[in-house]
Amino acid sequence: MSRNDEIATLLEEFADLLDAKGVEYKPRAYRRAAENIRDFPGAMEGLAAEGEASVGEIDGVGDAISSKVVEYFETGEIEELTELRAELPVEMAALTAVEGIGPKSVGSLYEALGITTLDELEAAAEAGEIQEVSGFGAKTEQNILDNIDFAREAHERSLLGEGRPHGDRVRSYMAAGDAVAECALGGSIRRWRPTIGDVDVLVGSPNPEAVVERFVDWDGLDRVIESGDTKASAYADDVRVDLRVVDPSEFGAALQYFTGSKDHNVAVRNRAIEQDLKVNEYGVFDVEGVEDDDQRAGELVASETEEAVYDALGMDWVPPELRENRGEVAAAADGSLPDLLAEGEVRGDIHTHTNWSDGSNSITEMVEGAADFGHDYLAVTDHATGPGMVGGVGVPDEKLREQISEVESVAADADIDVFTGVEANIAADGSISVVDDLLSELDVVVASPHAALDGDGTDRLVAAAQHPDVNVIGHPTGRYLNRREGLDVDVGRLAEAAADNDTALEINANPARLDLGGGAVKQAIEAGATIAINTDAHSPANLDLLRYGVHTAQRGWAETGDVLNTRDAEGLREFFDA
Ligand code: DGT
Ligand code: CA
Ligand code: CA
Ligand code: ZN
Repeated sequence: MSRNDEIATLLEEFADLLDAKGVEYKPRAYRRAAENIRDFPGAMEGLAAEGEASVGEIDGVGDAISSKVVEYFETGEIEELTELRAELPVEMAALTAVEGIGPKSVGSLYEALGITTLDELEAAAEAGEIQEVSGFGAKTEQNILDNIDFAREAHERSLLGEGRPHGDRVRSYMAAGDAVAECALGGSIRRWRPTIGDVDVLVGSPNPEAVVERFVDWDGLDRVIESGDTKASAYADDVRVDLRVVDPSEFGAALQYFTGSKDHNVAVRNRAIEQDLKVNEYGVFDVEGVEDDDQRAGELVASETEEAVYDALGMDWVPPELRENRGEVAAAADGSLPDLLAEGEVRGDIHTHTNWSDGSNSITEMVEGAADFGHDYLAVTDHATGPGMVGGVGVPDEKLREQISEVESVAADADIDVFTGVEANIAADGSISVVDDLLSELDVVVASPHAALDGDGTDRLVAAAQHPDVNVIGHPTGRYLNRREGLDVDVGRLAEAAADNDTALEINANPARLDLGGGAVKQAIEAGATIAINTDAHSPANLDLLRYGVHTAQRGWAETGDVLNTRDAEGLREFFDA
């Protein structure tokens, strides 16, 4: 976190606590100031050193706030904030992670029931105490009970999309260290799980102290939590980073162990036992007739590389994305692992937005961006009007007709193929929000749910998949990771309907969604569906989110032939026209 972010975060905390106390207007001023400070391109620390008048030149920062900023940089503390925290000792971030609970509710619940933590909130809801508090009812209480587990987990886990850039940076930084023989990411981030508890970094080195020292000195870290002889933990932004150092001779075994998942490792270990072998973080050992239960007891069979570890167990090397105990252990043992889709095989994006709806760029800029990215084609699929499109975001039908000719004229001069399209809304009853004759004019119709994202969505999505003009079901469940679970979907039934009607099911590669997720993708492919991997880009820069979609497809065991947009433009047209 930069020091600007640091002070902005404190001002936001101040605003939350004022809100919780029922103070009016002021919280808004603090939030606005926090936002402007966060966006301020210079260093707040320098400004604070010049005095309150200089800090006050930032938009929205008045006397009261600038004096707190100066106080913080001078003393390391904002006294009023410390007092507020003592008055309201609540775990604000954890409690407000529950959908429908804001800082004001936190304040009321503290006042009435003394609630400070999620556990206390849950106990009070279970005891029926919440509905007795003024301003809360039985419905809110039930809502708390329904959402608390989700909030608990969401509060503790980071999005893969937040963690991955830190992971990539820490790996290249560590790999450049003199003492570092090998460096890899492990754990859930190596498996590309949509959310991660932490970024696991594994280093093989004969000199662990030097490696730990290099790690804790890294300027990409904000705070070191602990460091020992062979381990350290730290935070980069709000993402936890765990370092472990092992001897290079045991690197492969350690990497296999610390990549997980736990369920995969249990299945691997059971397979080893059947062969009188033992596998752990130090290696694969032949333990026939060995009584000693020391971890390294027995005859060492493999440990230096992961390939050797799997090979010693009679298995093919298992790509990390597959290590979720979904049948990969048996498949690796009988040589039937899938021939996974690779990064670089996706040839274009068929769900993108421009400034005709809520995108930031023109059609031309998006097409040029796609060409620069290396795509062979791009489909322009701006939002139609309909449920979930608030604030005039959606393009009305008559305007869409205009856009078709605009896209066609850009296409005429473009270096890549450009498809006309729309992202239509799927209403709660499964109907599509654009008139049929317009739908049939477009090259590609993506249909997605944007509103009423509760309960079972299978019938609704099946109806959309059966619509003769719909080509892709976009972000099928409508989930937002850590924020909203989205629709429940019987993926097998949806996938069969999709396959019967030549409709593809999307993996939305936006790291806030990753929808469908890996498990659902595997089911969908098994039921015969075709998958489309799209970024839902709202700017050219978003096009490179594609890799999150590709690794999600790999988590779903996707092979090249399962993915629609590995086909060339002609192949795509055939699918759309089928
Ligand atoms: P996360 O961080 O919650 O997203 O999930 P992971 O899978 O990265 O888990 P983490 O960071 O606690 O540990 C990394 C890997 O180490 C994990 O995937 C498997 C392995 N591991 C850790 N603790 C255990 C354990 O108690 N038993 C087994 N079998 N494996 C473990
Ligand atoms: Ca982890
Ligand atoms: Ca860990
Ligand atoms: Zn979209």
